[in-house]
Amino acid sequence: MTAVPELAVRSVSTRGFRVPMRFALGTSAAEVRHAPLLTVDLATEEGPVGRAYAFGYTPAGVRAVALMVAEAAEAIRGMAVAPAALAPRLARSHALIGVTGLVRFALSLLDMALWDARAVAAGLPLCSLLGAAPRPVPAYDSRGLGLMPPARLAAEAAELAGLGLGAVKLRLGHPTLAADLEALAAVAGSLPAGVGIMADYNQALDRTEALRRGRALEAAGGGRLVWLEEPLRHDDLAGAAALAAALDLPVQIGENFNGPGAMAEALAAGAADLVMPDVARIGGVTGWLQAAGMAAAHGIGISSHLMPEVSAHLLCASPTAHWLEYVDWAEALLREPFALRDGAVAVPDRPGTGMVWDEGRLARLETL
Ligand code: SMN
Ligand code: MG
Repeated sequence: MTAVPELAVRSVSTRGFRVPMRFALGTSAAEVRHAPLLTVDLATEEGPVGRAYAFGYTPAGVRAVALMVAEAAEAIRGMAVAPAALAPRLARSHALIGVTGLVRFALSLLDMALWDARAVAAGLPLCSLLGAAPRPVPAYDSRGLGLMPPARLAAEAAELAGLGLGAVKLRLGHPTLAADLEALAAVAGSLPAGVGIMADYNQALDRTEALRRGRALEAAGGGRLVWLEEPLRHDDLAGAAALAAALDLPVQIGENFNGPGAMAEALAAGAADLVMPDVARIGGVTGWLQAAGMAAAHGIGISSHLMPEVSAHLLCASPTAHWLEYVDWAEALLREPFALRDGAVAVPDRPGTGMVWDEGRLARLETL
């Protein structure tokens, strides 16, 4: 067995970047043209550095999370790099402000960096430290296909198909069901047969409309639809449960799970056929492992949300791993962007997540 050297937290630094996106992300909630990314570097007394990053949604999100990371890092300075032990301590010491929203993001990022430091120190890929082995993780393309007119969707779908992934995500929530169906037809028509489509509403619908549109998509999808994502407000668990019971098309939720407890509540309510936690909201690697255990115990597929470079390792170690959400936004930060092969992200056989910042490229990015 490979020993993991004892490490102590020395210091933590963060940087914010505004990364141009090749494809705009037009969701029913907001349009994003630049990815606000926050990087974390956790230095240890012994030398190994743990790295993490997250999509911060908005520039202020990145700045606020950076402040929270710095404050939380002070609280663990000098302590052992033992993320599973530190997670409950950090949660407890943030109980007054509440471990939710941006606080949850900050603690998740710290957790990811702590795990990375351990894996780097052990000389093991993160997934190997978690008891798995690096393998290709089937991925779908989530870089584009926002709320756009059908002709633009068809053109963009054809462009995405060039990457050769087995599925793509289509954002829905147009003003009418007819427009949603046109969008689906445009994308389905310009993708090679066999490429699946994930339909993401980003919480746009009420219960009545979700059932109406869900049934119509099911009928029109012709087997191409992989799942129906966040049709309802993310915390309407009763609504999601009723919808999941009524539809054959699997209902997918999870990017808004605030920690493993929220996922436990969703599963207890029967609110999801599939889950897709976000590593920065579920509680980092520590939270993900709990989520993966729950998904496995319920026998349901677990997929990731964003941060594919970290999530690929986590899916390797998840018994019911389903799909990796692929976006290329962090390529602007990395010395060796992760390779895509045969529709899958190749988990690199390098220590930690395998993410090393390319300082030359970072210096040319706009900072936040
Ligand atoms: C999404 C929305 C906004 C930013 C990033 C991602 C989306 C998804 O819900 O699932 O990819
Ligand atoms: Mg989504």
